[in-house]
Amino acid sequence: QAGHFSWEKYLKETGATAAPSSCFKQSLTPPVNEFKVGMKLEAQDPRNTTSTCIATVVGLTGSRLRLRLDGSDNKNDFWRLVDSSEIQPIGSCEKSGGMLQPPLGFRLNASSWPMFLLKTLNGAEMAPSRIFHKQEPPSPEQNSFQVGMKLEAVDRKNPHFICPATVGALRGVEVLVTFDGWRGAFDYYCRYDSRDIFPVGWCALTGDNLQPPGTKAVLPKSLGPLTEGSVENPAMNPTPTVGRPPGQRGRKPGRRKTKITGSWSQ
Ligand code: MLZ
Repeated sequence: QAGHFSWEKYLKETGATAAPSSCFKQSLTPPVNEFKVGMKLEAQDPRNTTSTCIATVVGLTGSRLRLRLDGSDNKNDFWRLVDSSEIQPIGSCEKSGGMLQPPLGFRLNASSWPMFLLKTLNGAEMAPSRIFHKQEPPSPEQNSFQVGMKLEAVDRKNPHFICPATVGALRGVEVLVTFDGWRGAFDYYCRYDSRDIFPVGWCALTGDNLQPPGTKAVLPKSLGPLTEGSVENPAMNPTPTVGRPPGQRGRKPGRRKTKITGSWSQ
């Protein structure tokens, strides 16, 4: 149920503090989103970052755009803030002496790229330069996050979601983003100046739909053995070496307690 989560109540209940906005590479007032679905622009291919491609806005949420690379499929959409340095008006690449590239996984023969490009741009609605933001906000000088601080973060496995999160650890310029109420399957390390993390209250300002925390309890580390067999990170659960002879290790077929799906969804 969206819209029922209150940071104010939640911070009181958890006795936690919000990471100050000075920790983030985000503007204090979220950038205005004047894009429209259907507009085309240039974007870096997220799977091949040296390529500049043509992308179409296929969705909008808050200060973010849902983008699809022209010539790609609909399984590789990605989200960018409107003030991201990874998007620019059509024509920018050529102006700087570059060449537009087909996306990784271009669905046609590479030799048909020039004609494809011509056709995809013909009569296209190009996002006007005035709705792009001149530059990204500056990076904070240093990683000033502290363990336990709350924030809002993109769930990278479900990147349309922004969720309540807690700083779980620090590692030099990196921050461990842990998702509240989920047992670790969605956690990730990112740089302190990542564009995927936002101060508490960000979604309320942009109109994004902040997901409520999950409902899965996180077992304290001291109960170590009890967490064995948990499914959130199978890589960390060694196959038991006792109980059944080698060659028959692992779970007995047909008696799975937890459905294991292709993705990490829970
Ligand atoms: N697999 C879940 C989404 C989980 C989102 C978790 N975000 C931290 C579902 O499909 O509901």
